[in-house]
Amino acid sequence: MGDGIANSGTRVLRLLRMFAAAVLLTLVPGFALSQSPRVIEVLADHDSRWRMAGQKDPVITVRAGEAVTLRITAVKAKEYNRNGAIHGFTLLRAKDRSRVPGWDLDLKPGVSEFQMTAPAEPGEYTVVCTVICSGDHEGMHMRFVVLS
Ligand SMILES: [Cu+2]
Repeated sequence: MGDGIANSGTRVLRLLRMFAAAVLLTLVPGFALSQSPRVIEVLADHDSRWRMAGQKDPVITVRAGEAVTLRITAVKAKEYNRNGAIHGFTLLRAKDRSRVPGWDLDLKPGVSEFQMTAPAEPGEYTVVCTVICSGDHEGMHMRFVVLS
């Protein structure tokens, strides 16, 4: 009788342990997924314009220090650089137009992905194209906002 209760207790423990393992196996991949960087899709277009789906006047918004994947599709305008870059993606601080280290990307034709870390300092930034891609090159810029 006493043995019977002890055995059923062990059985319950074993079931609990299996249940806990099943829950962990279910949660861990979801946790890993939620940790992967947010993807920001940008088009560097043939008419020397930055474009983002669903935005008339595109703005990139990130959190300070956020890890993001920049997925940029580049389409050739008129001119390109000797190194094959057809556009460039360079981040400037809006207040003094100084460059943000590590944010100076050469864009080759097609889709490129860049693993980036957002600036630590919240505020207004500007993305400019650093390749003289056409006569409208000077107009190829967009807002970039870093939230605290
Ligand atoms: Cu350009």
